[in-house]
Amino acid sequence: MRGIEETAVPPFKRGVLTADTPSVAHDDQRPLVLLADDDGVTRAMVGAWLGRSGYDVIAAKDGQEALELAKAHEPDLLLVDVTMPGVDGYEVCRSIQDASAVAPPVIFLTAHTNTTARVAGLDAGAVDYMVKPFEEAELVARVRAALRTKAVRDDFVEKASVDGLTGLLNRRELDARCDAAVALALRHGRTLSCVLLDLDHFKSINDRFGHAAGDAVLREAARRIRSCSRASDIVGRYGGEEFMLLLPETDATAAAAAAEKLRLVLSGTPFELAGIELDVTGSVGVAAWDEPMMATESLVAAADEALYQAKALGRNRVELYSARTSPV
Ligand code: GH3
Ligand code: MG
Ligand code: MG
Repeated sequence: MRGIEETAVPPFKRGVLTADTPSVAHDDQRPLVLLADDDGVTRAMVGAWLGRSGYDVIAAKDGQEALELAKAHEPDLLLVDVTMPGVDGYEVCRSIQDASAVAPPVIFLTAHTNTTARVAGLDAGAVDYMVKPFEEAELVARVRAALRTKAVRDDFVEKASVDGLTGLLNRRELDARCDAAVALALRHGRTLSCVLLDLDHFKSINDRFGHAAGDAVLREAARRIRSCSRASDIVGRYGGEEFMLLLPETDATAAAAAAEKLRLVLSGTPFELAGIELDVTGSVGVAAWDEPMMATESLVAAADEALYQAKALGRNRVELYSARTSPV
């Protein structure tokens, strides 16, 4: 176990760090616990308990360091001493909760035995409270319990933002990401483009081969779309057979090129459906966010207008929104 006083933040995403294995990179399979206590003996003891129970541990000697390490390493759980110099445990807990809607659980460690202190801890957002001196088995069991609850929560959070059929972001999440992307582009004066892709004559695939086949086509289309987009692109299922991509730091010309790649990734190779080869195409509308005051809705509406043009001009093509020819 080591704190920031002995090392700068390690180059790997999450560092680890038990007394026995001071230089081993954190294994993403193992939960990472951030332990904050100004008492070195408690840090060493609890760190050793957690280490031999299969957890990776990073330790902080005060609240400020705990917040820095939490930001850098995204721990799965925090064990936080209430009384620390400077930023105390309550403040650490509140900052962690404020920083994210899905913050990691916090368990307080404290010498305070009175009810008021326990209530204050739980009201600050902690999930649990351990009074010193604690025993290894109970502390580890409480960590396990908090992580079980977190796993269930994380699963729900993921399901709430992902489309069940394709695994892409769902409409609700796309709307939220779209607002955030526009706000970011506005704040930093960066470019941003929106691409809408709608599969052509998709209804006839359902009609000819059945709904299950239609579903398989949607899954394969989603896989191809994801495969030819960048990690930083925001890719989702906008509706039935319509997909949306938000391309940060991408201007109209680059977005049109990306859209053409998307068109080709669908039409270039036939889809295989239970031994049948099926030609699938999509029409694509592209709009670049180019006006400081352009609202999220206008960006999507402009891409939709361009998509409508692509359909009207014969399908299986890309159209770039132009304010001069197609006022939204
Ligand atoms: P266009 O080229 O004009 O876009 O024609 P289209 O047939 O693709 O468009 P239309 O809007 O007429 O039909 C879309 C169809 O997509 C109708 C709907 O039943 C189907 N659909 C929507 N969601 C799903 C789904 O989750 N699974 C399946 N199999 N079909 C879906
Ligand atoms: Mg369609
Ligand atoms: Mg459609």
